Amino acid sequence: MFHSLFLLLFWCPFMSPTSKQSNHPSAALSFDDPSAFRVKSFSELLRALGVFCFCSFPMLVNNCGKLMSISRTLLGRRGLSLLLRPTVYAQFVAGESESEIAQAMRKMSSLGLRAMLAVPIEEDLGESTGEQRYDNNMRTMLECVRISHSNTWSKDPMMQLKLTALLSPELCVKLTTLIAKQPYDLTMVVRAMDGEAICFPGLDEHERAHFLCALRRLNTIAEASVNKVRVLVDAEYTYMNPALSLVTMAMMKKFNRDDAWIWNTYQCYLKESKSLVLEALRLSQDEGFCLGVKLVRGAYMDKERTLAEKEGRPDPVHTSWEDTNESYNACLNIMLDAISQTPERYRIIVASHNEESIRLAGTRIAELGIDKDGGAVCFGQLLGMCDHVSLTLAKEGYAIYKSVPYGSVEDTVPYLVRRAQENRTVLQGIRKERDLLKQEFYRRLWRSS
Ligand SMILES: Cc1cc2nc3c(=O)[nH]c(=O)nc-3n(C[C@H](O)[C@H](O)[C@H](O)COP(=O)(O)OP(=O)(O)OC[C@H]3O[C@@H](n4cnc5c(N)ncnc54)[C@H](O)[C@@H]3O)c2cc1C
Ligand SMILES: *[C@@H]1O[C@H](CO)[C@@H](O)[C@H](O)[C@H]1NC(C)=O
Ligand SMILES: CC(=O)N[C@H]1CO[C@H](CO)[C@@H](O)[C@@H]1O
Repeated sequence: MFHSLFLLLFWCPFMSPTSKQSNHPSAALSFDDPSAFRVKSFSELLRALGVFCFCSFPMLVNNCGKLMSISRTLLGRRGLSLLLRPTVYAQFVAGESESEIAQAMRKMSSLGLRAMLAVPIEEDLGESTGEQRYDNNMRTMLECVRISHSNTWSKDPMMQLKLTALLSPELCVKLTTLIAKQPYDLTMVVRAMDGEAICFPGLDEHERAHFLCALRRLNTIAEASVNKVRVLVDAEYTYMNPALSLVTMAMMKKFNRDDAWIWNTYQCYLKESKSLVLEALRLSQDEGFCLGVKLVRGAYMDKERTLAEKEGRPDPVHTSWEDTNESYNACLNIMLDAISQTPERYRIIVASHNEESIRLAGTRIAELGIDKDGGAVCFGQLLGMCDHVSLTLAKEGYAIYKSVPYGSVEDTVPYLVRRAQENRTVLQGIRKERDLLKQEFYRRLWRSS
């Protein structure tokens, strides 16, 4: 057993360390310290190495979705679950029961990291389920609010929310086309959240009823979380994001009078990301609400591109990684400037694993004199990814959240597929993490022999 694990580790492609020797001053953030992994148990080290090793075979990763469905056919649901549970699932997902989640949160807290719970229930077109299912999802989200602030040690808790768990993707697409022609008034959406029977132009009777139900569900979640847990709404596909933003902005208008309890997400791989961020800033000033921004590069690149090509539209995603990088850093600077001027009105979470962007944020925070742990700026990474970056940030005194997804194996498969497919540079980051893991692994072998 051990023998084969060793073989696997040494057989890994890309053996050469990718981490360049750091040439930045010691005051700046350096992420090259394998001691970040001292806190991991031996089996955790092995599991992380195994999973990252798997992720460094492009052939496996690119066909990951297919492999999953083949395995499901061959092994059945239970078999697939048995295969994934101790490996990929254990690496990227906290678990299913409340005690598993609490254990993961406690462990994180002991390392100086904060947990941001995420329920990865989501729907895409053609997967729509009835009102009943959406109501069940709402109860799951309310549970998530409760768990997020149930522990006295969870400081300034946050959670993620996928709107397509509460609002049908078909309606999101319809709304997206409608508001492109004739934008809806935010006040009207807020009134609908308050229970008024608003008649939205362009929607038929059935769509209107569903929209009103969805808005009331969102209102319930927001009311349960305000003053307790910050709710970060996820960005999804471009063919529904405008609808998601409309609803999120209405929630902000209603609940963010004095502080940012509801946040929106901006995906910088989109060509329009910078103008979306500027527009959000303008809207928050005009409407007088506080703006919370989750800044990400974006997780749906392959599908966005395939779809645009199929429909003969221009690609909404930047042509190269370098352009996405420029866009990310530009949006980051815009937000940090706004924060340095009025720190009580704006908040940002730098949700990235990219060391360069994180270092840039650290430098700008210092230059602009923004309080490291004042609440206006924090960082975010995914559970199981780039722990060396997260632990370094925590050690340097920044507020750092790990996004902690939980749920059944079945519910988390799409999320797991996206994690494995995380492109190029993330994999380089992972390669570095893997090299650091290896160093720690060897250190322990030496010590024990
Ligand atoms: C706390 C948290 C919350 C998140 N929430 C969301 C969310 O709501 N919605 C969402 O979509 N994602 C979300 N993500 C996922 C996030 O988008 C991915 O983790 C992210 O894309 C990886 O980028 P990076 O900055 O960590 O890494 P990097 O390694 O710097 O960049 C990789 C990213 O660059 C982009 N990219 C890669 N190649 C190209 C190319 N050829 N051309 C153009 N762009 C390219 C892609 O976006 C790719 O994911 C979240 C992540 C975190 C940590
Ligand atoms: C990323 O963007 C920043 C500034 O926007 C730039 O300085 C840096 O060189 C870019 N990194 C890469 C690898 O292109
Ligand atoms: C795992 C991986 O690297 N997947 C894809 C990342 O993006 C490049 C092109 O941008 C593809 O060639 C890879 O297959």
